[in-house]
Formats: sequence, structure tokens, C-alpha cells
Amino acid sequence: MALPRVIMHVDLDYFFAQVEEVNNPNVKGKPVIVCVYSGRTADSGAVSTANYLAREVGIRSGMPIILAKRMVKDREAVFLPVNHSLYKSVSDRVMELLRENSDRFEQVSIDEAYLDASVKTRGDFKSAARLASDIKKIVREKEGLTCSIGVGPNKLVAKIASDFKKPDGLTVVRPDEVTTFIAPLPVDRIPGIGKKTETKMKEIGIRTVEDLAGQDHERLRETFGEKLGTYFLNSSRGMDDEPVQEREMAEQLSRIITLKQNTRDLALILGELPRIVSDIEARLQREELASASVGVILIDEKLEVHTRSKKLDNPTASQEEILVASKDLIEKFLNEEPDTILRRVGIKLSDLARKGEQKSLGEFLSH
Ligand code: TTP
Ligand code: MG
Ligand code: MG
Repeated sequence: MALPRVIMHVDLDYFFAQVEEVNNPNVKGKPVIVCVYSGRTADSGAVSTANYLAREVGIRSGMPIILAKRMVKDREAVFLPVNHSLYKSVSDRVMELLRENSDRFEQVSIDEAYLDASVKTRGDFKSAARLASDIKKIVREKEGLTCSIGVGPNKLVAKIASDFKKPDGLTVVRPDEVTTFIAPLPVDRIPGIGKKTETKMKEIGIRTVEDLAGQDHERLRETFGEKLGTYFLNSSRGMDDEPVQEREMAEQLSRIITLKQNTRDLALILGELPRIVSDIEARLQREELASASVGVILIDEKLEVHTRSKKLDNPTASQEEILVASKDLIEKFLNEEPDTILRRVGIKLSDLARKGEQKSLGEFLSH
């Protein structure tokens, strides 16, 4: 018999606000509210997220800032504007840690990801519980952040489980526990069931997942359509066979470093390239990707950003090829810009494709 799948869903707790707490330790212990200011008046805009102290008084994502201010008026609360690049760089590092601890990895948003750990844990949920608690420990030690993890036999159950206990939660649902775990939950815990669907379901007497599971198939399909009806019914039984899949990388892969000193000395700059390239290549290998376009990101001492890129005839994952292409681009750039002194250097790969889907000409000819 095939081993059960072991799937985890990891979601960082009050993510933007928690990053702010780590970044400004003096705000810890106070309600922290991260806001998107629209700029029209001093307080116009909406709450992006808030820490749990702020949530205690009812502050929520999406709420007008003015309303949030009223709710904490007797307290020493901290309102901060969103700092996206900070959250993105923390997220990138956390995602890398999660990826390293999985067989397969799928990032779904800036603060959450699915991990398939079936092989790593040999389908054993005790071992999965240990792995999940190790992951929590690693993320706390490396980034000072707490997260909540759900472990289950599929993505659906893992997602519901990660939300079950927050913040800093760990909920493991073994295959034989799925039905008892989900049956009593309100239907809106099923991903995709929002306010509108929930109301519609209430009207026909469905409040819990168990109520949903007891519905007549035909009736559900009539009410919600073939596709959704089937999805709701399967979900109500904790059934889901969606694979954990690396998302098609619309984005590129990049790594950037700060030079030890500002310079335009080609040899000094090239000396830094191998460590960027080996870092990038490790990610290409892990994700089984190849790149058809190599670019360099060059930030000068005035913090101006310059980019140069080059299409390759065939997608590559080879350190050698990436290195050669980047060297050429940097050399050319320095020749074109005789006065520019560089502060940071990075490599960016784009036009990523899954290896094997596109064999390089070299590989083709050697077969
Ligand atoms: P979430 O994971 O939904 O929320 P959270 O991490 O703040 O809180 P928790 O997981 O503990 O319940 O969203 C991740 C980030 O996305 C969040 O920190 C800020 C941003 N976000 C918004 O900007 N607006 C929103 O309406 C939501 C829901 C999130
Ligand atoms: Mg979160
Ligand atoms: Mg999230």
C-alpha cells in the first residue's frame, strides 16, 4: 500500500507587524498596527495587519486607520507605514528555510507555503510532527519569527489545520483523524467559502462542515454549479488530491550582494561573482529550473540601479555559463560607464523553464 502523503501548510503570524517588532524591539509589548496610508489626509488609508495585542481590541486587516486609532486611543499604540521591501526580503529568507526542509515546496503568498514532506518523513506523522516543530524552531532562531503550521494528508487539511491554532500553533491531523477534526468546524474554514457562500449555505441550513458533508450531491451541484458543488462536497470529507507544486516562476531568480568596498575594479568585482552564482545555481538545481536569460544588477555609489541582460541560445543551469555571461555584461557595462563606481552587484535570471521541458542543444546532441 502506498504511504500516506504528509503535507504541511506554514503561515507566518501577523507577518508585517511581527517583522516590525523584530526590527524595532522597542515596539514589542505595544499594539502594533501596520498601515497603508493613502496620503489624502494624515490618517486616511487602511490597516494592512496588526499584532495580536491590537487584535485584542478588535483591530483587523482592511479596517480604516481612523477606526483603528479610535480603538486603541487609551493605549500606547504604534502605527507604522508598510515597508514592503523589508517584508519581502525577510519572506525570501524564510521561504528558503522552508524549502530546504521539504521534498517539494509551493509558496502561495508572501507569508505562506505548502511543503510536501512525504519522503522525508516516510509517511509517518510522528516524524512529521517533529519536523514541523524543528521548522518552527529554525524560523524562530534565524529570523525571530513565530509561525503556525498545520500537518495533514493533503493541502486542504493542512491549510485548515494551520489556521486552527494561531499564533505559534502546531496542529497535526493524521489521516484517521481527518473526519473528526473537520466535522465540527464552521463551513467558512474551507478555503473558498467566503461571506457570500457562507450566507447562502446558512439559508439552506448548512453551518458546519458536517452539515455540508450530509448534503445531497445533486442539490449542492444545483445550488453552486457542477465544479464548486463537487469541490465543496470533497472538501467537507477532507478529500483533496492537489499536488504540492513549485509555482511557475513568473518571477525571476536573483541574488544581490554588497561589495566589501565601493569599486569599479573588474577583478575585485569578479572575485565576488562565484559566491552569488553558486547560491543561485543551488536554487536552480533544487527547483529543476534552467534560465534562458542572464542579467546583472549593478547599484552604484549614488544608489542608482543599472541592469544589463543577455539572452542565451539555450536555457542553462550551469554555473560556468552563468558566470561567463555575467562577467561579459559587467565588463561591458564598466567600459560603457567610465565614471561609475559600484556599491552592490547582483545576478538575475529570467525566462525560467523547467529542466527537461527544454533540453539544451548540447544535451540533445550528446544523446
Ligand atoms: P495573513 O497571513 O492573512 O495575515 P497575518 O500574517 O497578518 O496574520 P495571521 O496569519 O497571524 O492571521 O496575511 C499576511 C500579510 O499580508 C499580512 O501580515 C499583511 C498582508 N495583508 C494585507 O496587507 N491586507 C490584508 O487584508 C491581509 C489579510 C493581509
Ligand atoms: Mg500570516
Ligand atoms: Mg497568510
